[in-house]
Amino acid sequence: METNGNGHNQEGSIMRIGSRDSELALKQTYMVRDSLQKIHPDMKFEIVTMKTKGDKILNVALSKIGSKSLFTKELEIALEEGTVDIVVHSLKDLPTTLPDGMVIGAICEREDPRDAVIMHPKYSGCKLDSLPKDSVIGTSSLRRGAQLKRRFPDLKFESVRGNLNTRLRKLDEADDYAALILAVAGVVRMGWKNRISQYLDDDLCMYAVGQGALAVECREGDTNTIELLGQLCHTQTMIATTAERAFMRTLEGGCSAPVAAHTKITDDSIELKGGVWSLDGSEELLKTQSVSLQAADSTDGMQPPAKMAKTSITLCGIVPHPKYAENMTKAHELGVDLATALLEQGAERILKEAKAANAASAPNVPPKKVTVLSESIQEKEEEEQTVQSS
Ligand code: DPM
Repeated sequence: METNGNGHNQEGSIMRIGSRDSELALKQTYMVRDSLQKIHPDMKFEIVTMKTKGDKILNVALSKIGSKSLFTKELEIALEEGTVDIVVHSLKDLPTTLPDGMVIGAICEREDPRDAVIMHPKYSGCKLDSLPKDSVIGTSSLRRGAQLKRRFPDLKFESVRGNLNTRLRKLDEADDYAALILAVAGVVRMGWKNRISQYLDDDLCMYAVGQGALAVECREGDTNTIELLGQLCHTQTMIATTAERAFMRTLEGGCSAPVAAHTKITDDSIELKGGVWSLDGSEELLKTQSVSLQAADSTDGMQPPAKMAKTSITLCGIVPHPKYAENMTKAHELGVDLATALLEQGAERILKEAKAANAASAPNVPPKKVTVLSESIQEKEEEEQTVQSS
């Protein structure tokens, strides 16, 4: 993998940041750019926007399109080709296995990771349990659908696609949906916090792995950039999301699987609750495990992040931060252990059936032709698709 060798952390150098062009993606990219600009006042940051497959296919439920890197692939190609140096993503949109040569150099402090209910204006004072019977809730997430069908059998769930602006318009300007379920993080970043009628705690709806956190992806060998990104990393978010991603990866769940997490982290311990559901929510497997963490590592004698990055492996794509690499490794083991325990209790069958039921539930979309810009990324994706459909 080639780097452009600009020496980004030198005065006056330019770093190019790739982003999807939706309003939410841009807002998230501005947040990361502003943090970087604060740390490096002498550097210049340029934003390069592009559309991804997930942005272009708007009429089909996400879970039906059948690719794990829907919102990320075009950006990763730009990264590989050196058109951009870093890419900002919602962590939950990043597959737990990244394309060869790509790593997550930083995960920033997590926003509230929960899901929220956005009511149609005519139900503004309501909660899910006070909506009329047969009210239609808009969500394309199998994870949300499965959990909420279980808890609210009198409600109906229908797919809704499009970026957040489109969805809110579909809610407000028609009578098709009584409410939408969206991540608090996205709603807050869009400036719509006042539209949240209900926050869903883990007893009602556990969140997606990585939800609420922003990740910065870069080239594996770009040690200057990795070092620079080290300062953006948020300790507890890095540790918590490492556990969640390890859980997801061990289950082999993609964004089309009803898998969810709930993590509690303090300075000295992490507790991970994981869940797997059948599509209709009739089956539920839940398990919680915890592990103690080490007191904040001493920085004495530590290698700088760039050196560390060269020698160490990543954890589900995340470059371990040298100051708390050990705690990230413990968190990773926790995620693997929890998933293994659920697999022993039958999670594999539930997920297999959920995937099969999802694939059979609506007409299949003919695969869209994608221009092959990068052999390695394309091959990797095909591999993933084969794994998914097997
Ligand atoms: C993924 C899912 C959704 C997004 C599936 C899930 C929601 C799809 C839908 C993996 N990515 O959560 O079970 O509702 O139809 C997405 C959102 C954000 C990042 C929007 C949202 C914002 C929150 C964040 C779409 N990706 O979930 O409301 O940064 O974590």
